[in-house]
Amino acid sequence: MRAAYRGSASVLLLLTALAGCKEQGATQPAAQGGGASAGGPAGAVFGAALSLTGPAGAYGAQQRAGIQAAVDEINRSGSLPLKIEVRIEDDASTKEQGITVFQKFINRDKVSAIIGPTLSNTASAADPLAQQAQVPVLAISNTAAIGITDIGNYIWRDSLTEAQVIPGAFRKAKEKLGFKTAGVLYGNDDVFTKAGYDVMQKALADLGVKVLGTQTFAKPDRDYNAQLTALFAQKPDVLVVSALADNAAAIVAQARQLGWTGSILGGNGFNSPAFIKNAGPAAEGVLVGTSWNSASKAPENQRFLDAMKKGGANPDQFSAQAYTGVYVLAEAIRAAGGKAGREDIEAGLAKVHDLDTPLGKFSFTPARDAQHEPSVQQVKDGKFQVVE
Ligand code: 1QQ
Repeated sequence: MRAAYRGSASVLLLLTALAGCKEQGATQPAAQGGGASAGGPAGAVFGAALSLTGPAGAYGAQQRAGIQAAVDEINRSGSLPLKIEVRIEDDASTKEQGITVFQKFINRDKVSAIIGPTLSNTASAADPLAQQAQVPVLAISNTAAIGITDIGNYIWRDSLTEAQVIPGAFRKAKEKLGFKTAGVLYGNDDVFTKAGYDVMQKALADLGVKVLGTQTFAKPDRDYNAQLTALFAQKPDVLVVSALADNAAAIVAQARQLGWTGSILGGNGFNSPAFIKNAGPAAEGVLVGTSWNSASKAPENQRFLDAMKKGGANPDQFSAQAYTGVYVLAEAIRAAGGKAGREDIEAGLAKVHDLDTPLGKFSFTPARDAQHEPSVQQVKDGKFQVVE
């Protein structure tokens, strides 16, 4: 981080187990003793719309832990002239609840900016409300290339898109595994899984990989045997899957049950410890592009890893992006001269450049998308390991 944030590592000793806040859907002050609540010091109030329940629940819990760790560090460091408060609400992984939460943040809580929502699917419905109300949104996990930041100038993200991650990851996978043909399975009822499929299809074509078959599923599906059997009958070299973590785990487990011994390539939905936990040994060898290099020795990443451990949370890409998001907003406040109104944050975000974060040196592109180095990881011995 910049100098203003240095030296706060020692305060991690004081980190309390804020990750233990359990009341889903309730307003949860993310930092003890800080924030802009009545009687407290003047502060910046942000809303975070996270999927704490529903098909994306595994991501939301991790995001909450990352946000809380960053808020606590920043407030204790005294690096800003005000305290940050993040109010966390459950978007339930749906468009409808996402809209409800955004309305509450915009009209009732009058937040300075909104973090989230977890899914691109939800963002496609909720972000236009914030754009209309001129409330800055910082997405921390939306990876659909199209239909997020192009909603308007108040929408930003610190999450790399699938288009920024998948082509490089598949190239590395091809060099390592040497495949020539693929079978593809993707969710066709979700903005992210569909967008991921589009990127995968193009990346495979660009690499000269022939797609022998393509199958689809929907989020509520639990049995993928028909689709997998049809794909395997074509005898592809690799299986390529665009799915959220829940579906991904079941797909990979069922593929192995059907006797599939070939490699499996995933998209961003796989980047969760919940995928590995739920897929069990079937997850071994799965390869996926990611925006977070878990093995980075950079001090910002080491501090993030320590903070997560002390908070009793398992660090992953989603918590790293969430933690980074709070630091990006703090940097926007600093760049706006310590002010935290909606227009201050909007102007400050435009000035964030080369910020040292757990994701690497972070900047925004002119289109308000994230810009930093991606990585590739593979499941080995029940854990994601960075592929060099
Ligand atoms: C999106 C995603 C999901 C996999 C993560 C939350 O990338 O919806 O854009």
